[in-house]
Amino acid sequence: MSSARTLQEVQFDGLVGPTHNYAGLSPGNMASARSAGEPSNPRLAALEGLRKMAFVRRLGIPQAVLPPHERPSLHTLRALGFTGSDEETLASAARHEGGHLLRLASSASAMWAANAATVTPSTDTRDGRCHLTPANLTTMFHRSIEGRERARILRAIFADQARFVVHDPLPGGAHFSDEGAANHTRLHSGDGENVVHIFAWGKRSWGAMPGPVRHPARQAFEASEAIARAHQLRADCTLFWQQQPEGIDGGSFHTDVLAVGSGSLLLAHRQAFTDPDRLESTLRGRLGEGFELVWAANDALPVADAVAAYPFNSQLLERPDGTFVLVAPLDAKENERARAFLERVVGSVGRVKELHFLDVRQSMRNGGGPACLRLRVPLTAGELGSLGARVVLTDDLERALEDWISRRYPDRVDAAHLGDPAFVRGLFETLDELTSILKLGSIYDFQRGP
Ligand code: SUG
Repeated sequence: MSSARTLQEVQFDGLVGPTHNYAGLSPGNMASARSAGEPSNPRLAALEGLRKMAFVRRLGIPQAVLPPHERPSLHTLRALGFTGSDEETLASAARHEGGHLLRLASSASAMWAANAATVTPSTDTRDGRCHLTPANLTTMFHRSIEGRERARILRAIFADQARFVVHDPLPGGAHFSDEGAANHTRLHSGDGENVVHIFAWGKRSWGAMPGPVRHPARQAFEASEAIARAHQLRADCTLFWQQQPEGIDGGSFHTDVLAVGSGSLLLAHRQAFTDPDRLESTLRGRLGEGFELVWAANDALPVADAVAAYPFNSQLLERPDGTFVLVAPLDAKENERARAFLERVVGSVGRVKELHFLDVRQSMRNGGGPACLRLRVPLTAGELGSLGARVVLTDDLERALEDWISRRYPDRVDAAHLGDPAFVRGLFETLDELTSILKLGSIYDFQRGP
């Protein structure tokens, strides 16, 4: 296997879409339930996200963007039997059951790019290409409609088929339910020679396993296995591990709520994975001396605090000089136990040199911290140079996006807006302008016609 040093990890953040709202659509995600019905501010949410991207880029780390999806999804509403012109389709969906289906079809949930796909870098695959599988997100209906559009968007960006394979989302509905990179962590030994892909899963579709009792497990073991197979990963690079059911019941609906890893460093809560001591010895055995693991125990950092303040949903970023930076949500600064954990990491792991807290509260209120907002894509310089759109952030692109958001985004969205045809026409014009800024071509249904 070639050295991991030939790769640079590019952060692909999801741009928050103009329908960002709090609809309480995700059972088991505490923040989503708590915020249901609160007013949202899409403009502020998108600017918070863009400021985070700009901050990361200024650390010397390559940063790119993924566009929002077309919402409300008229394609989904029509597939559910609403008919007629766009106006009629929206109006009848708005009238149906208090607008619930319209809210499901309008969520800006594509912003959480950690759920966009699972990515395997070209250094780790048998065919030497970088593989991406868009997540099917079948556990939550409002997210299950993302996969089809995501495949189209990823194919526009990772267009060079000699370098990239963008698979279809997995078939099979709940049997192969897949939530993308939020349950996947790639680690490597200090010298980069040994690589471990941890695929964490919460349920098995075939074969009984003790699972969570209060909240749904979202990632199926069978889905993780299928992705490793399709990505042509060698068996000695993979490690399938169960999420701790108590952690899921405590609000860790994705692994990245209680764990984050990068390079040869893993930070995790003791309730992130089953049998944490055996996980540690397995990783030490495979990654050797340089591997470091920092656990948080429940008495120092109860799961309830970790879920409320998201210290593990930080971005653990490697700078060009090999040192690490933690980019944490502001909420973790304000929670004494969460902050103490992050400060312990900086104090005890020599290569973690900086800790920054950023405000991404609009996203946090729906259960998405800094790490949820980004997909990590390790690329070689050649692969980075081959991307098929203008998605890598530069000063110019940053300015163009800030101007576009400030001019175009509403500062408030509620249920009445979503059924208003004039408002929706404005949203589509907003997205149409974005595809020109990002040179993406016609990725949206409304641009492609029937
Ligand atoms: O899938 N929230 C998302 C949050 C995803 C966070 N991502 C990671 N942990 N990687 C979810 O539960 C809430 C939408 C609403 O309730 O309006 C929502 O979809």
